Amino acid sequence: MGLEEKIAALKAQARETIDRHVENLAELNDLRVKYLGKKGEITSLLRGLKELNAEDRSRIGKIVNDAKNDLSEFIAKKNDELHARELKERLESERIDVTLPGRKAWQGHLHPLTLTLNQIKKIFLDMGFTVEEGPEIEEDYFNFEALNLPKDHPARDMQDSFYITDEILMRTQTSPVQARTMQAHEPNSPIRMIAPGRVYRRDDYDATHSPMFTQVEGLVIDKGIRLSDLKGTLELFLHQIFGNDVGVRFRPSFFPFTEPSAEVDISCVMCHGKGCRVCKGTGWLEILGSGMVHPHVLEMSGYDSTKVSGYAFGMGVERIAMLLYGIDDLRLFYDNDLRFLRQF
Ligand code: 2NL
Repeated sequence: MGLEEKIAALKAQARETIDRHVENLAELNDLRVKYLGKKGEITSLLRGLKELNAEDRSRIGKIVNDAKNDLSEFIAKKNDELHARELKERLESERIDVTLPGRKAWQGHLHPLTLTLNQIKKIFLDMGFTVEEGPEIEEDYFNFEALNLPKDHPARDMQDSFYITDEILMRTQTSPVQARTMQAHEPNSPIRMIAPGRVYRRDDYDATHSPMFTQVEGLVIDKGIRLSDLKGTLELFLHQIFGNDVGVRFRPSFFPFTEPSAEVDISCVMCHGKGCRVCKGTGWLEILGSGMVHPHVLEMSGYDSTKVSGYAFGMGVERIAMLLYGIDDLRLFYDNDLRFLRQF
């Protein structure tokens, strides 16, 4: 077989193989390499040209070149075809059903303690109270002294504290905000405020204790404020937050910053007063501490106790949230377990 026939046969065989047997782009590429690659069959024919005499070289050279161009074109066309086919197949197999319901983006929400605090704030704001804030790192003077708790007072032991220096500590109550507010006011000018926020006490961490918790304290000062104002306001607050059918009772108690002082109970929200595990069989739950502001506390912050009087109260927000939502472990508020938080 002469060289020209060999070239023609090679070209025909290549076309036929490509036409009949190539299924995908990878196989096509293998064949391209086989014929047109560096060590391909057509390429080696072109290399062999230098063995020929000048006349043959020019004639055969043209034939090989034509074969090469023809095959390149053929492969390019096949390449386009396969591309189009593979694209079509992918579009078929990866078809998306746009009528399927979408996946909802998960949206966060307020923490149960914030929800409870917001409810408490709303009730007092509606009664004309202001909401005041102050520092969590506090001076011993505002946290204790201004509240009738001098340095060696035994009641300080009930609030074992985190001291930073001898004079600076993490506040153990939000009352320092009230003392600061009184001192920022013109002496004897009326005050009707609540002070919500975090407070810190050295304590164990278990189902009912935490070294950090949230408190709301309230303070009302004006001419002629009486115990009946305290009773009426706190009763109204408790009825709004726990419902109008909840029972409220006041029990005498002691706080160094109020005189007289009263503990406020509500009838047990779990058993409605019958007696259960939550109320330890008593039918009542302790919910607030309160009292008439001690004259000495008024005087220390520049108020004249013969001209004005006031009442104050304090409550733990965790305890209220636990009763509102039926939660039996305080730690759930701080663990940040989404299985818990997503329920609110
Ligand atoms: C409780 C009891 C209470 C106060 C807080 C207060 C503040 C000033 C003056 C007088 Cl500036 N009193 N606060 C009064 C009575 C009770 O809290 O059980 N808290 C969780």
